[in-house]
Amino acid sequence: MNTPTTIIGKLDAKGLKVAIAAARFNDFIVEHLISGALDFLERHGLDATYITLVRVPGAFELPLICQKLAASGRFNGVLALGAVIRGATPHFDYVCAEASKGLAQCMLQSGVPIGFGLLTCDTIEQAIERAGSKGGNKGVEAASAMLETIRILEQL
Ligand code: INI
Repeated sequence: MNTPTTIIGKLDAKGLKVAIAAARFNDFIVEHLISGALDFLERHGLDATYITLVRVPGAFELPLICQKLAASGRFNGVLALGAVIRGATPHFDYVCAEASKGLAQCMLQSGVPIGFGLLTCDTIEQAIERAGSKGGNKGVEAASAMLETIRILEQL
């Protein structure tokens, strides 16, 4: 029986350059996503010297900044980190929709892997759960997905 040619992305960050765009809005959550992502990248071989951290106002600004970072040609991957938490008005829906659409568009247009580390939560409790407690850390997951995608793309 033949076996398929299988391509996998190794979680090895050595030699890469990565940019992180992180929203300042809900910073008490986003700081945990940032520290989780930095810890993951460093534990997988990336020296902090090769990481550029850009602070942006909120999730709505993430696509523009990520687009600029991706188009610069200076980074193998870009990580978008933020937390949108539902309030009393439909504002949440607009911010989530535009941020997620914009980040997907940015990845497809630039060809640079974008890690989607944007929490979209109904409550603060849900956000806390996903920022390094019982729901894991979405900053780590997004960093891992970005790294895996970088290493897959290199082989295609
Ligand atoms: N930005 C966030 O990152 N998270 C939120 O929960 C949020 N809410 O709920 O309003 C939010 N709004 C700000 C938005 O991203 C822009 O920065 C702002 O509208 C200015 O353009």
